[in-house]
Amino acid sequence: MSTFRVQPATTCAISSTIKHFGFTLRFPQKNCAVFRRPRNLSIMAASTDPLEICVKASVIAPNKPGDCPFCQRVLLTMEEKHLPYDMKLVDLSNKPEWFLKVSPEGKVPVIKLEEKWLPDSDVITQLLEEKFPDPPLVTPPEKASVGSKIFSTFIGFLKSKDPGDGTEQALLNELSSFDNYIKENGPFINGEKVSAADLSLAPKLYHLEIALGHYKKWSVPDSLQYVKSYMKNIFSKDSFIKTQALPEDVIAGWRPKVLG
Ligand SMILES: N[C@@H](CCC(=O)N[C@@H](CS)C(=O)NCC(=O)O)C(=O)O
Repeated sequence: MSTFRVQPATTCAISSTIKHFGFTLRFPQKNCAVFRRPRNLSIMAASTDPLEICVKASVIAPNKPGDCPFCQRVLLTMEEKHLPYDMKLVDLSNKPEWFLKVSPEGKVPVIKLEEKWLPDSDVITQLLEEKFPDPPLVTPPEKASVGSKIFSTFIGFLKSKDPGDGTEQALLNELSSFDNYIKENGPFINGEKVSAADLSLAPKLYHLEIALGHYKKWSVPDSLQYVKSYMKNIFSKDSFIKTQALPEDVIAGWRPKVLG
């Protein structure tokens, strides 16, 4: 297991630290490209202590998160909320005792919030939103399930050995309706700003692109231009680049399912 103390990508790496009212505020130095005033003192105070999070470790490179889209979703949420975190990389093929104590089901992500270790990216991202509401990442309920069938149809197609079994068409149908949706409502699911639904979907689309490219020599058709630009747009965000798995990890991670 390795542990990394991480400052969010949007905060300048070189920062000066001011101790104030018993907690620590970090301000970027003057020559920093991005200068931010603390948005809300109580939120800054609450976020001073890095959040402890266990994520899957890379099997390729030391010190890198591995190919878990649910872990990346939580990392992205913390990055977009500018929360510092301590990332504990867990070797899922050889789970250590301490990890099984904090995650009895042996699953990642798990996060420590108010002295309790909590599993499941749905639960974690919701709690992060409640505890750290600024900036808000809430997706309105009527939009929260946009694109939600893409991941399962991608897996169906990836695992399929019969080209005529309809799994490719099922994926294309989901991608087409997402394309139409983004055309009408984009560039993100909730319009101009990224929200929780994008942070859940984007890591899954990243897996789709890499795994289908590698195992099926398949890519999203050019006709689905809004899906393609959505992917390009979100994959180029600093928060995404900082938290993404290596393509080699994604390929290795899906291998057992493909060979299945
Ligand atoms: N519903 C969970 C799914 C988490 C999950 O399935 N994580 C996988 C890694 S991507 C895991 O920990 N698997 C246990 C293992 O591989 O032993 C969530 O959203 O957090």
